Amino acid sequence: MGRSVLLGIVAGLVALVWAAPALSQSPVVFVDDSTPARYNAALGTSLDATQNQFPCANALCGDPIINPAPEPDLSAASAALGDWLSNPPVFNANWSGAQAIPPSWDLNTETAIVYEIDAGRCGAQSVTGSFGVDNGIFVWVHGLSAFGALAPGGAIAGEYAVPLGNLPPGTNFVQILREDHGGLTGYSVQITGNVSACGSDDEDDDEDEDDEDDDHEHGDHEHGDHEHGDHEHGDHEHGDHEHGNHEHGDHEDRDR
Ligand SMILES: [Ca+2]
Ligand SMILES: [Ca+2]
Ligand SMILES: [Ca+2]
Repeated sequence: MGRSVLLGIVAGLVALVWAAPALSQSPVVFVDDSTPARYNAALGTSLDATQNQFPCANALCGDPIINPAPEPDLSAASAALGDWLSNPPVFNANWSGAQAIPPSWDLNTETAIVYEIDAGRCGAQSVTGSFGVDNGIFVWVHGLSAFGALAPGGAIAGEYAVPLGNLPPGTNFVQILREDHGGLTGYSVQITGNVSACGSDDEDDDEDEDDEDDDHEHGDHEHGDHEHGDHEHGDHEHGDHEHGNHEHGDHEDRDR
């Protein structure tokens, strides 16, 4: 009976250890309003009136709500932007180094941002972007369109909550284009996700298993007259095992 209880406890502990990696997932803020990023303010109004996603200046030809807004054609701004949507991005001379992103910018113009996110050794899960903008925003992950929307004035934090999926381990790029067509400009951002210690846990598990093997071996060596080397630790709790009957083969049956 005592052994059954002990095995039950051991099984419970093993279950807890196996469950631990999932429980250890923790939310991480990858980007907020103070996160340095590369910035490009050289687009001017080159995209204005090229398509519905870029209304002409000062709302003279409309102040629409478009949500979701399709991925725009940025060819009219290609000289200013360069190959910023490739993976990894290519940054021409219009791009800054990592710097604080201004929350407002020249009226009617578009501006572009590239955030670099380190998703760690195991990647990030359930990544979410929370954006507020005046007027519009377009979001790419590794150059793949993830979201777009525009609306009349007002940049409210959390205005748009955008699922961005999972990010692979290491460096990831999130590209953003901010749109304006008059009045005021404004912007706020938060990108969050879950990071788990999956890789390191796996390695730890392996090491633990090795350690346990070593322990068994050491234990056997301490009782050198055992002819059956596979006694488990539990034997030692039964006092009669310590007195000379190790050579009886039926111990193995009971051990297993
Ligand atoms: Ca514009
Ligand atoms: Ca808005
Ligand atoms: Ca505006």
